[in-house]
Formats: sequence, C-alpha cells, structure tokens
Amino acid sequence: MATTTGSEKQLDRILTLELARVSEAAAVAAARLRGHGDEKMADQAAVDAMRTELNRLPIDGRIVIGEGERDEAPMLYIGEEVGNKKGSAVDIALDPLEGTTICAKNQPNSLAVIAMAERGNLLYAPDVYMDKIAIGPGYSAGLIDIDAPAEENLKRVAKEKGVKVSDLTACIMDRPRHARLIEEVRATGAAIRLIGDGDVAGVIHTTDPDQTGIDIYIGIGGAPEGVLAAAALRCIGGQMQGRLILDTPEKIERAAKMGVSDPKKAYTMEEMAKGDVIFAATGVTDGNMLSGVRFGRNGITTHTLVMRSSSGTIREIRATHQGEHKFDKPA
Ligand code: VTB
Repeated sequence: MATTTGSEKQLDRILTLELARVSEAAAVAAARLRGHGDEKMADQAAVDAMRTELNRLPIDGRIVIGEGERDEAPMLYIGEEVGNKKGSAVDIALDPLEGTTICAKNQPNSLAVIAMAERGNLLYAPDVYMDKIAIGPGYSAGLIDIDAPAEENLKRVAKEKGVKVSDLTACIMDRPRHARLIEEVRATGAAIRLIGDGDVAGVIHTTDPDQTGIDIYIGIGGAPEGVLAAAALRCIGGQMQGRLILDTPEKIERAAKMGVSDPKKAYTMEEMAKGDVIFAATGVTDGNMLSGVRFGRNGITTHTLVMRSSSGTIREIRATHQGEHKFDKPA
C-alpha cells in the first residue's frame, strides 16, 4: 500500500503521464547506442533528450538528484532549474541512463528514470555512496533494519513470507566492498543475485519477487540511486532504509551544506521521498520488469512504469511512437 507522508498537497496529476514522455525520450536516445561500448555517449544522448523534454513541462522545477554537482556536470546538474516556469514548484530526481555500463554492453535492466515531488520533499543529498536495504510490499512495518545483521533481516523476511531462508534471493551489487556481506548472506543459505550495475532496478525488483525472483536488496550503491529507488517504492509500496556514507570530513561538510545535519542518520523511505511523489522508468535494455526499446517497422516501442504515491496507481505504458517524430532523428 502506498503511503502519504510529508505535505499532503498533491501534485497536478497530469504530470504523472507527462513524466512518461520524459523517461521515454531518454530511453529511446540511449537505446540507439546500446551495445556500442561507449557509456559516455549513451549517457549524453539520454541526458540531452531528457533535458529537452523536461524543459517542455509546465513546472518550476529544480533538480535535486541529477547528473552530478554543478562543476562536474554541464547538464541536469544538482540545482539546475528546469521546466517552463509556468507551473508549481517541484523538486526532481533523475537518472537519464541508470546503468550506463549495462547499456554500453547491452545487458539487462538499464533504465531511464525520473521522480518528482513538491519542493523540499526529496532528500537533497550529495553524490556519495549510500548503504541500502529494501523489501517489497506486504510485510509488516519495521520488519527490516539496516543496522541488523543480514542474517537477521533474512530470517524475518523468510518468516513473514512463510518460506525458509534458503528459499530467498538477495540482490547485491557485485563489488569488492560487498565481499563480507556476500559471505554472510551465503552462510544463511539464501541465494544471491549479483548485479553489475543498476541498483534502482535491483530495489524495484523486490516489489515483485514472483516475476523477478528477488526478495530483498542489500548493500552499498549510489545515494542518488537510493533516493530514486525510495521514490519508486513510495509509489508501489515496500520498505527501504538508507544511510549516506559520509566517511571523510569533506563529505560531511558537503552534505551539511545540503542540509544533512546528522551524518550517521538512517533514512526511511518516507524520509527520502515525502508527500505526493510521482515516478517514471522506461526500459532501455530488456529487463526483468520492463522490456527495452524496440526500433520496429511500425515505429519505436517503449515500455514504461508510471506511478503516483498519493493514489497508489501503477501504470504500465507500452507506447508505439510512429511516423515523423522527434525520436526518428538519430542521436
Ligand atoms: C549504483 C548503480 C549504478 O553506480 O548505485 C552504482 O545503480 C554505485 O557505484 O548503475 P559504483 O559503481 O562505484 O559501485 C552505478 O553502478 C553506475 O552509475
């Protein structure tokens, strides 16, 4: 069940469907460069397309999670203003190409992702790492605890799901920093799905274990991806906790400037994405939940998930973009 926290004011619901246009455009642009081995080029194409579409929206938008901090990202940087300024003040989290390496290799689960909430309702976080844990809907509140050992969390999930721990699958990013975590999880008998990149998809996959085979996401990934994943779970339902990894005085200071007063705080999903949140993700490459873009005889097809937390509506949009269309121009 979706929950509403933070400001009760709702976003103009028409924006929900508008977000699909934005993620579709980015996905199509990136998809033209699938498997070309050039991560930067694919990312740049997605950024350009997403920015163009975003600037058409009737919003007074501010990017809070973007391509990086201003000095390192020329477009869609944190703090950039987007939209035609004619609508409500909103904050935006985006990743025009989540899983650049996946796309460059044409492997599963790269996405174009965007979330929007009222101004001030998305965690304004620096581009650092975040420790994360997430499960899908249907479990009792407070079941998982980011500070508990993996074994404990797995036991609690297995008990409520009515299965053995060895029947569960945990999604973990394949990184040397997770060596101990992977050992701990394996020692419980649970299976692990190691992913190379793309932990926004990894978290979203916990919401439909029957389809994706994933029950729980655990481990350290990017903080921006953490906020995006929290926004998605706010809409679908589920539980997530995240803790920024602020392990140097410089990072603590950067975070403090963005309003993070307690560098050790574990954020709940509701604290990372408050109020009415809308979210869209379009598949770039084929994935466990979303198909990738197809360039067909009759047009370009895209597969998008669009969701809104206040209503709990989850829409899957399979769109065919035909004829003389902006997408037809090669990137
Ligand atoms: C992730 C993942 C991204 O970066 O959060 C991650 O979702 C974490 O950083 O797709 P490292 O790659 O340094 O582990 C990506 O893998 C790439 O942006």
